[in-house]
Parts: sequence; C-alpha cells; structure tokens
Amino acid sequence: MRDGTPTLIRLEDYVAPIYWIRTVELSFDLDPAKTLVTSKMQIQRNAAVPHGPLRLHGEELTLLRVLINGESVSFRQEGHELIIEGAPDADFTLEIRNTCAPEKNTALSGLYTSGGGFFTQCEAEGFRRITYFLDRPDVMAVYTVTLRADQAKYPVLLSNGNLLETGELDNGRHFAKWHDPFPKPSYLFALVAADLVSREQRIRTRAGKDHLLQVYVRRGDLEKTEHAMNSLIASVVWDEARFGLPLDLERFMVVGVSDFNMGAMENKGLNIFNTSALLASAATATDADFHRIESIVAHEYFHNWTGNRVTCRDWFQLSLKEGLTVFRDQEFSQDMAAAPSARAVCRIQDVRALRSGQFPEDAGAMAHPVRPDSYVEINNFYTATVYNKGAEVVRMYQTLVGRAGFEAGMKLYFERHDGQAVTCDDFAAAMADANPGSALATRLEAFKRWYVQAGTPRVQARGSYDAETQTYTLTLRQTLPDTPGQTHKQAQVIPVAMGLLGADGQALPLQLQGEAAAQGSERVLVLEQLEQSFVFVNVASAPVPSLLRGFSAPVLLDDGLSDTELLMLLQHDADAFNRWEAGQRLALARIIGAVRAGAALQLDAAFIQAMRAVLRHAELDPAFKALALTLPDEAYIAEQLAAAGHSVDPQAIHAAVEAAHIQLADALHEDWAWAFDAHQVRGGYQPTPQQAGQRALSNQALSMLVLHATRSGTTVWPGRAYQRFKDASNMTDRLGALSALVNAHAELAVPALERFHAQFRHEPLVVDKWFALQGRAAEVDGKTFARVKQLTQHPDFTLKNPNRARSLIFSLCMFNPAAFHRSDAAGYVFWAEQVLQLDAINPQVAGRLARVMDRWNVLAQPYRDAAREAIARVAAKPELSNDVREIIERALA
Ligand code: 0A1
Ligand code: ZN
Repeated sequence: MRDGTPTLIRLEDYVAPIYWIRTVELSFDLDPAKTLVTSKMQIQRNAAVPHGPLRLHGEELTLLRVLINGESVSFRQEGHELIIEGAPDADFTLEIRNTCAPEKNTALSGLYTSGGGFFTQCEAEGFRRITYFLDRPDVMAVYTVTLRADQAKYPVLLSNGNLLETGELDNGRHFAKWHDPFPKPSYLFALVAADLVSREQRIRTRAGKDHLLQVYVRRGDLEKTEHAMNSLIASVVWDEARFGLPLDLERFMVVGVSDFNMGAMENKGLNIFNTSALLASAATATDADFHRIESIVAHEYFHNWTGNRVTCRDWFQLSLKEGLTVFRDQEFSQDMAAAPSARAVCRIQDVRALRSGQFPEDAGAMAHPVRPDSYVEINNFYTATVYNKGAEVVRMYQTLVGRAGFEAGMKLYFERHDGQAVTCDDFAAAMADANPGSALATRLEAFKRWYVQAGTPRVQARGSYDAETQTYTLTLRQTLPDTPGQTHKQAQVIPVAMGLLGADGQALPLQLQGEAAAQGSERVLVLEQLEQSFVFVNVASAPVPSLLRGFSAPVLLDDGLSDTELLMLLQHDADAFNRWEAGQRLALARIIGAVRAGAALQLDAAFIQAMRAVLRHAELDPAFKALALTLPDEAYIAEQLAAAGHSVDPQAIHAAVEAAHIQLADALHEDWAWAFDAHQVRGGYQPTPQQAGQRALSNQALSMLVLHATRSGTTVWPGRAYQRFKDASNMTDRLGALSALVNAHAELAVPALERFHAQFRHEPLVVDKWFALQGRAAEVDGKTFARVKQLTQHPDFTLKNPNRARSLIFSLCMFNPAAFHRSDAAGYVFWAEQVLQLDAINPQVAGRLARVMDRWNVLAQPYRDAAREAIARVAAKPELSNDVREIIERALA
C-alpha cells in the first residue's frame, strides 16, 4: 500500500503532545529538484503527560542530519516517523536538515512548484512533507523563516508575518527573512517564491493603525485583482464592525496559484488562493465567479480570527473553524447584498448548495457527524458536512440566542481562548455562558448532539384547527435516520422559525397557550423531544403554517401542505425563503409523482400559471424570480426519493426534470421573450446583486427561448443567442448565450464552441469553463458522454491541474447524472479509470472524485450492480492511496 498500512485515527484516543515546539527557525535553499531545509527548534517537554520518545512526522523527505543541543544523537525512522528516544528532560534545541523534491510533488501538498514558482499547502498534514515536525494543530510555535533562491527566477520571496531583512547572495541568488510574532500550528505555515507582481492598498482600521494589503499574481493578471482587493477591504471593515475583530498584522498578503487542490488557504498573513477563487474581470469571469471570489476572500480573511488566533486542538474539531467561518462568510455576503430580497437570494443559494451537496453526503456511505469520531485520511473530511452543515449549526446558535447574544458569545470565546487550540465544546460553552437562561443554555447538552449524530433529521409537522375554541395545534415530530455505525439516536434541538397565514394571506398574530398576549407574527419554536405540540390561541380561522422560515434548521421537513396551501405561500408568505420553497415543493411534487408513477410528466395549468405569475410579478426581484423558476436539483430530488424508501433511477429523474423544463419553455414562451427583453442591463458591467439578477433572469429566459426554438425548428432565437454570444460585453452573457446553444443542441453550438476556444485559449480559467460547459451539457443519445471522452485527448486537457481535471471529469461524473449513469455502465468504467489515473498523480483530488459513488446503493437496477462492480474494480488495485481507499472501502462496507 502506497501510504503504509492505513490506521484509523479516533477522537477518543486524543492525547496531548509529549513535547512542545516553542520556536522554529527555518531556512530554505530553494531548488525545484532538491530543496534543502534546515530547521532549528526550541523544544520543551510537556510536564502534564507521561514521558516518552520524541516522535516527529515526516513524509517523502531525505534526512541529512539530526542534532540535539548541537550534538549528534541517535534516532530511528519507522514508517512516517522519526523517533528520538534519548531527548533531554530540560528544554533543548533540535536541529534537522533534510531535502525534499518540490517539482516531483504532484500531490500539491507540502512544497511544490507551479508555473515556475514555489508554493506551499500545509493544511492538514502537508508540513511533514517539508520537514520533520510535530505536525499537529495543538503544537504552536513562533516561526522565523529565511528563503534563499535564484533572484532572476524568483524575485518575490514571501512567508508569514513581517519582513525582517532582504539581500543579495553569490551566484545570482538572494534571500529574505521573515518573522511571524503569532505562535501558530504548522498547518498555517506558508512560503512563496516566484516571479509575481502585486496590487497594493494601504488601509487604516478603526483603531487608527495602518496596514498594507497586497494581492500577488503573475504579471499578466494584475488587472484581474481589483475585485479581490475590494472584497478584502470590505472583509476587514465588516469583521471590525460586526464582531469587533480587527486586522492584527501590519501586512496581509494574498497570492494566486493555478495549481491548487482547494479554493484557498488561510495561512497566517499569507493566504494562498487558487486563481479560480481570486482572478476576475468582466471579460473572463461570470457573476457567479465574482460572488464566489468575494465569499472566499472573506472566508480566508475571517479565518484570521476563527481558525488562526483560536485554532483547533485536533482535526476532529475542524468544524470549529470551518463551520464558524462559513457562517461568517455567509453573513458577510448577506450584509454585502444589503437589500432584503438580495439577502434572501443569498440564503436560498446557500440552502440549495447544502441540499444538493450535504444532504446526499449525510445519507450516504460517507455520512459522518459535524465532529467526526474517526478517520483514516483527514483530507477526506473537508466535507460539506463539516463546512456547510457546520455553518448551519452555528446559525442555529444565533437563532437560539439572537444576534446580540451570538456576538456576546463570540466575544467571550475570544476572551477565553485567544492564542489557544480548542474544541467545539469550548465554543458551545462560550455561547451558552454568554447567554445564561437562553433557549441554548437551558438545553446545551442536547443541542450538542448536532456535533455527534450524523444524518439529516426529518421533521413531520401536522396542524389541526378547532373553530370552536379558536385554537390551532401544531404537532412536530422528529425522526433521526440510522447512518453507518450510528443507530438509535437521541432527539435533537431543532429551532423552527414560523408564522401563520390567514385566509387571504395576511400574517396572523401568534399567541401560544399560557401567554398573556400575542407576540408578533413570527417566532422560533424549539422542538427538543421526539414529539411536541404547540397550541396557538385566538386564531380566528384555519391558518396555513409557514414553517422552518429562512431554513432555520438543516432538516427535511414534511409539512403535509396541499397544493392550494403551497400556492398561497408562494404568493403571500412574508418570508422570502419560504415563498421560494413553496414553489420548489410544487415542482418537486410533480416531478416525484411522475418518477414514481413511471409516467411522462405533464405539468398542470395551475402550476404553469403560478410560475407565470412569479415571472411576471411586478415587485419580485429578478434574481429571486430566476431561482424560483429554476427546477430543484436532480441530486436533491434523488435524496427525496431515497428518503421515502424508493430506489433512485437517475434517468427517470432527469427525464421528468427535462420534461418540466421543456413544458415551461413552451408554455411560457411569450413570457420568457418579455423577460429577456425587459431585463437587459443598461450601462457598464458591475458585479452587483441587482445587475447579476437581471443577467441571471435574461440568460435563463434566453436558454428557454432557444430550447423552445430548437424543438419547434425555428431559427430566430438561436440566431439571437449566437449574436449575443459574439457581441457580449461580459463573460456572464457570453457564457449564458453559449450554454443556451449547447444545452439545446442547437446547430450553432458547434461554431460557437470553436470560436470561444479560439478567443480564450490563453486564459486557463476560461478554458476550464469551456471544458466544464461541455462536461455538463444536457445529454442526448450519448453525445455528451462521447464528447467528454474525446475531450480527454484534447491538447489543453490534463489531469495534473486540479481545476482542469474538475472542469471536465467532475463536471460529467458529479454534475451530469443523465450523461454519467448509463445502462451500458460506460460512465462507471470511465469513472474508475479516471480515479485510478488521478490517484497516481494527486490522491486528494482522486479521493474527491471517488466520492461520486457514495450513493450507489440507492440506485435502481441496472445502475446499482454496475456501479458496485466499478467500485470493486477500483478496490482491487493494490496501489491505492489512503485517500481513495478510505472512500472506496466505506462505499463497499
Ligand atoms: N482551510 C481552507 C481549505 C483547505 C483545506 C485543505 C487544503 O488542503 C488539503 C487546502 C485548503 C479553507 O477552509 O479555506
Ligand atoms: Zn475555511
């Protein structure tokens, strides 16, 4: 086995380290083939735990020497450990010299080369691929780093903290020395040595301190950094205003790199970004890219407090920093969107992502709690559960203690834990202690089950109205599904934000039995038992309940509402999220009905009329309309079916969604034409929510119009789309028009794709879009699948660059169910080949691709058997990485 025998790491086995590393002086002689690393550490024994040998982590390193207090010492190497038995009791200096080979590092973890420069990625366990160390987050040290490299090739030399010194050396080399005053775990270490240029901005924070912000990129990319810089400035301002958290560094650097496994990394004072999460111009990036960049820049910046100043004790606590930081970036995006309707749009997008990414995870082979209790490869646990469900858990704290209470909890958390490595329990305690007597504090232990129990809770709600007593009784029941290794779960604490609507849609005052008077028209019920009833009094007529407003808890809700009731909510609910949700539920019921009946879907006039009313609505926001008219995601539909105990036929789901799509295109043809014309943006491109909303709706309209036209054999709209594709002044509209042509399989799609590639072949991030569009293209007669296979041979295609691998392979396998799940199993065979090829290059990325099969055992036949066979084929390979093996073994368990 390539990584050695895989061991299961368990939370319950956590023990504090036997030694602390207090300071480290690192020096690097950078060379792509062989980089020399010298590390001088001040080490102290941890008197709180029993004595034992010093065991340092190290992988793929060549060890040259080991000195303790300047003297050589005996040691041994076992697997990925360097073991020193005879370390002194008193504080001592350990000096290690080793080499590593950055240019051979295709895994992109540790020190690697990209585009002729050096970059690092140390989270979670990459530092041990640079030098021998106690590579665990509870060991925090102060770093001083000297970089030496060829000056012409690597004019920029960066590391964490403050620049102390620079100078020239012999043989055309130069050096830079950096010092980071904040003790940090090794996963936050970073260095960059490359030929880069920077955009700079000086800012003064509230406290009157001056700071330098820098965004470093390759020479030609400088004009694409304006949006990232603006996002960074906005993030600094926001964190100070909302949470009183200031920038604590004189210099804050952000660097772009095109080979990167994830979106970005929060290294202290030196964030490293995938260029896809950093670079944007109107000509090359879409509105969605601009939005993503804003949120990732904010996310990494916010980690400076939630993650860096207070870090994780161990990797089981990953959600302590990730769930909290995702919550913070979501709140930031909402505040940036400002208008209430735009805030709702943000929330809807976040919930859509949760439902299509996290819900399947929580129901599948890889289901794990927000705080996992074991892992083989920690890289496999940077998941939607840890990130997105973790963010929902943090949101529930805020729902239970209120916004001011939440801010007080954050304040106490930093007062108690600044400079420490802590656990999710410490966060929970701070929130509860800052809010004594709150709905959280009184049920803290039960609330913490959100960290421990995997699976999406299901909540059933049923109401009954008694006209005589004018009471409305709402009964809520929760059930918690079994997940791998977990059965018989305990009730969770589920905040249910809700309101009641009267017969003509007005919000009713809410008075619970026992209360002296009504308390507003919206409130949060706390479901904490398996079943609970809430009795509302003085209810004049039978109400329609609007439950789980704003998606107040990450659960699957069954409220049993009829079409009529849902139509009323779609029209009148004061909560924009639930208006959208009502429309989705109407669509879902129709799609699921057709799939379960095995019949062709036929949309009814009431539904079509409701959709028309949304589209033509005089007041609704265009961005909201676009979301309301987007059909539920196929992955979410599949989960709904699976949750109800049905097997999943991806082709049947796709056929029903496609039919609904076509019928909406046909029936609303004139409305789409109106929407297209009425939502053209006048004036220059701005990535604002308002403009983005108009573009989203007009592009959606265009794709409906082209679809209708290609089916009815008319050429006007395909022609207009082609024209727009050619003349567009921005990437959102250009790509919108191109995907309208591609997804409708219009004849003009072929020349348009060629033209697009020719025009942008020197822009790697746009070439990624070109591959992704084809990988995700609507499937007709196996053409998309065949095209993807052919594109793997395209000169621009490579598995070595993660963005490129994702653009084509992941687009097909993860986001194009109809093209992927084939009755001849060719999609699964392709998947197995790609996983194996990728695993030899980059196990982390291969592990992600392996996840595609998480839900194989809910598939209908013949897909189920064929999928299992493909997984077994991967499992049979002896040379798998731990990353892929863990995923595959869980799938087969
Ligand atoms: N902490 C980063 C994400 C990240 C995680 C792991 C990585 O390599 C395995 C890289 C980046 C974040 O949340 O942004
Ligand atoms: Zn993060």
